[in-house]
Amino acid sequence: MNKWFSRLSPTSQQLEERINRSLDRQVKLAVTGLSRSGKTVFITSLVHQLLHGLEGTHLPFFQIVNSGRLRGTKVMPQPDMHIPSFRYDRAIEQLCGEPPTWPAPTSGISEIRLAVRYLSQNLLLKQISPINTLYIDIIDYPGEWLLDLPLLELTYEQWSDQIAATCQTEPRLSLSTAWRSYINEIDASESVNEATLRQASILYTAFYINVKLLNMV
Ligand SMILES: Nc1nc2c(ncn2[C@@H]2O[C@H](COP(=O)(O)OP(=O)(O)O)[C@@H](O)[C@H]2O)c(=O)[nH]1
Ligand SMILES: [Mg+2]
Repeated sequence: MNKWFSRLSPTSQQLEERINRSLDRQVKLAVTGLSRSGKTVFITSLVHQLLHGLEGTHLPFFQIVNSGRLRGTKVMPQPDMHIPSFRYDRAIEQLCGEPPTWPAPTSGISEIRLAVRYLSQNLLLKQISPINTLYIDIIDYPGEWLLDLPLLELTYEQWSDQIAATCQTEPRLSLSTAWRSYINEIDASESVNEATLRQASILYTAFYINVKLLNMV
């Protein structure tokens, strides 16, 4: 009977653990911007400041730090295992190297989870659980993917028509010459040839990069 009873009713330690878990907070922070806009450097710097929050006063606007309630921060296994990890270790090694270098460019999405342990300020919560954990999931999100979001509303045919229409006028007319003349030569009734498709894709990518470069100047 006692055995059953103990399985059904949590011990005070289990109860405390459950309360603690329910009091924990979680924040997801997506950092986005086009390639080379500084996402990796910014995230590395933010993670570094949070990990070393106890050593200095570099985060004056972070209440937990400036009120002296921070108890420590550490990197934890991330919750979304299908997303590659943000390599803070690699980036900081490069930034702090001799000589220092900028982190190697990255192109895909990545994520890092930090657990920030802090003293509760709320008088009631302080009695139940003096130390809480704030989980911060920081996601390095390529801005180029956001630019593609309007595609969700288009079929492939509609998107192709739009691209073809934009290539009727300059500067895209000239920039797309190589790509357009290549695909005009492809016989669509023939069976699919991977090499032909790859070449079309390479030419389209080159055209697209040139359009982007032109928009930057
Ligand atoms: N001066 C300066 N340059 C930066 C800073 N952050 C990024 N950069 C430059 O911008 C480049 C791209 O930064 P990165 O974080 O890799 O961009 P991402 O592609 O958005 O991840 C770096 O290699 C640096 O040359 C910064 O805080 N100061
Ligand atoms: Mg990057």
